[in-house]
Amino acid sequence: MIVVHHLNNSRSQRVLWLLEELGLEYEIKRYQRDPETMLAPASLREVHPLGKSPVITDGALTLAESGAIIEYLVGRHGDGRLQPAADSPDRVRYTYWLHFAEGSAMPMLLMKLIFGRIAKAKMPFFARPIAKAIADNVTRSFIMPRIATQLDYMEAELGKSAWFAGDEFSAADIQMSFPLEAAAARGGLDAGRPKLMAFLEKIHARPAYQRALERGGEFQLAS
Ligand SMILES: N[C@@H](CCC(=O)N[C@@H](CS)C(=O)NCC(=O)O)C(=O)O
Repeated sequence: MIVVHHLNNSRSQRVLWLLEELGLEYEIKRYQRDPETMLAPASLREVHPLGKSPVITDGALTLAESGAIIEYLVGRHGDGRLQPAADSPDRVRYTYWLHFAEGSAMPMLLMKLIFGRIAKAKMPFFARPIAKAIADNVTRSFIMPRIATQLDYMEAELGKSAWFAGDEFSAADIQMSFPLEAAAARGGLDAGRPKLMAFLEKIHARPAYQRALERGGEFQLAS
């Protein structure tokens, strides 16, 4: 039996969604973020040394890292579904977006989150204006322009085909959902990029996405 170690409001929601798309049976083991630090509980480190979500177990296998989990589930349990054929040109696009989501998009969105929290962190009162000025400057001059460039690129790519890896929905779209949800929450993604907004609307309407939300519970990304 596949077990998903699921942290509230996290990337493991993608794994639940993938399992629902594939119609596989699975169990959820739940973990709650610390409401103040937003970190995962220490108990997740008992499953995997890094203590991050998602982690799955499948028999003797314990696997972390969303991209690896998605590749494993699609490869082992997908029966050829949700990925372009190995010899098709779309397969390379599929691999690209599967990696882009965590390798390029999420680091910028995580920086946006962290720099946005610097000014709210505990510190001597006199340091706060300086910390805020530095954080605001990095956000304005470094982070937001890079997020905007990436969003423009993704918007243009979605002008070429209905989904990220071609005209068929694939697991790359599931992997790309998280950075796009995060960009809508805190990265300036709005109606100015209609293709990306339409992508979010389309995925939200999928019955498997909705079933995964029902099973996973709370899913609201930090702004
Ligand atoms: N690149 C990893 C990132 C894993 C990750 O950072 N997960 C977050 C949840 S979205 C987490 O566990 N945060 C809690 C913590 O760092 O304690 C993946 O895609 O699986």
